[in-house]
Amino acid sequence: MSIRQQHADWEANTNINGDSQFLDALINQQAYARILELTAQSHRFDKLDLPKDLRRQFLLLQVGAPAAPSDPKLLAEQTNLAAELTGMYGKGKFCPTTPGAHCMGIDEISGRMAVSRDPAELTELWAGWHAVGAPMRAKYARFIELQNLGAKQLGYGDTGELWRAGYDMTPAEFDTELDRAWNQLEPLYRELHTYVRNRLIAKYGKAADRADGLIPAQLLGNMWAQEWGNIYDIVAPTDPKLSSYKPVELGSALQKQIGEHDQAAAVAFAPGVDLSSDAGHAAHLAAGKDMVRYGESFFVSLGLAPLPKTFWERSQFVHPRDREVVCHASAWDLDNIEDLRVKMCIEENDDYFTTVHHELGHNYYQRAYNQQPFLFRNGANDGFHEAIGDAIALSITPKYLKQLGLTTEEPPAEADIPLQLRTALDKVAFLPFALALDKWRWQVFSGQIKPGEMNKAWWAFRAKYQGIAPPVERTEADFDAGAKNHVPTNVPYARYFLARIYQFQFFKAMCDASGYTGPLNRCSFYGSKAAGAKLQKMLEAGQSKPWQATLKEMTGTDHLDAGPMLDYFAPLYNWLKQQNAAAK
Ligand code: X8Z
Ligand code: ZN
Repeated sequence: MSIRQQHADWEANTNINGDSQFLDALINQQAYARILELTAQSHRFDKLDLPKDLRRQFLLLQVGAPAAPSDPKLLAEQTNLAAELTGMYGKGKFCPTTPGAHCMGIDEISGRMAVSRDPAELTELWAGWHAVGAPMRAKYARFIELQNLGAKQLGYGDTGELWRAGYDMTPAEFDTELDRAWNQLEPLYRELHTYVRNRLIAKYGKAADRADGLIPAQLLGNMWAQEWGNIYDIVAPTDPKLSSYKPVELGSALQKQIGEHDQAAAVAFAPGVDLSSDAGHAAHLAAGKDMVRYGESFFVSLGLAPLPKTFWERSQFVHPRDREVVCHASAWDLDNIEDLRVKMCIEENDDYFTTVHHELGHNYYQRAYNQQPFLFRNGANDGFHEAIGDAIALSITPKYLKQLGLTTEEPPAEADIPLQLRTALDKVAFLPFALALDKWRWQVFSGQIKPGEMNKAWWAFRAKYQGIAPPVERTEADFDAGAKNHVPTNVPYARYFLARIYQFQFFKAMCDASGYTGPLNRCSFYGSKAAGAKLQKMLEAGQSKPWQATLKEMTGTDHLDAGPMLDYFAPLYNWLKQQNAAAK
């Protein structure tokens, strides 16, 4: 992306208003028009025998072209719609009708869904938030239409095909690859689903027990039922031999440690403090920065350089008090060199601790490839970009948390099953969500799903892949996909499916490099310069070669491979099968 686009996008995301949206749409319109021109011109060289690097840069220019019509009026309409949909999501709120209740944004609602165990409240939160989608419906349908016009001009059947063309293989091959990986992992997911469903029925009774075997989506601790780790307490093993493991209460441990080490931040955790006061907000910000320091210190322990001073000055760490922002976490490199930033609304809890590592993975990647030619300044593919920080975060083991002083105990080897279960709730449960989202979107793009059946199809995919159902009746007046950030903001999602698998491949490679030989789920390569050197080498390559070559150098394998993930969870898989057989 060009530098001016990044600045305009940054402004529209961190200060949502009519003016920032107007300027963002305008700049994107100008940039797209220019890229489309250059892309069209580049085809003059298609038949020419070019040096390999140059040939690849032309290819990346062409598959990276925006799906946008070249007609200036239509292009303007599209970029305006894009800015508007992003703004609608960012400003989205649920205002409960209960007297005295205040309006809540998605981050506050998510915090409550993580801890509430009251099915009626969960349903209310779920339905309240999903209402943000409905007004997007018609706008989204038009947005799809316009993008498809652009994709066709570029020579693709539809925009989904263009999205799937960016993987150094044909779109059809890419489809097959995803299905192959899912086939490898689906048996594990099915056991997890059955086990969790049984435990939810034990906890909630009828509220969880649907005759069709689907799990009600509001009961899984997450608005989109995409990661289930927040309900670990409900599904934890009851066998006394296994209950020696209690997950670290990371939120309170972090608050305690930050409060003890940082006077400026301590105020944020004082009882009754008003975070909207000057002192409260300053402390909240200081605590947010401290959260990010944990992530940075992991990368530094591997031998990578600390983040630049400007990162700490220019990032948005917590929700500003005076304006609307898109809270959904993202990582930025505004000058494509060293102006790195994150945009987050950090709270001191488990989920954000992981997200901090995820985002910094993006920033470290961006900085590492900044010596490459412009068109190579990208992840080997987008799944790589999403997997770096997650591969690091897999090293957040109890042993690592003990090293940091965030827990005092390291659970014994018998606790492997509970540990793996806690991880699987986030990692394995996510796979069919990611797949369902883009399989749905690809069919919306291709026209297989008509505008009048978008919601019905959304739930058909969610039932088929995730095995979940909405808590209340849905109709075509609803647009539930719009309640998930990446749909209105138009970010492709297959990347996260890839990343969930690649991260175990990377993790294993870095564990091996660090000299670790024990069970994979207990490995932490914190402090390993050898693991860091390996990582840095992959990051520096950016998109300069086909990802298969980059992956091969890193892991010895040249394809998406569920093997390391399956190895990681093998003991859990057996245990789940036993539990489910016994429950029959
Ligand atoms: O969107 C994200 C990151 C930013 S790229 C916070 N993730 C996906 C999501 O939240 O849906 C990370 C995991 C999946
Ligand atoms: Zn990401």
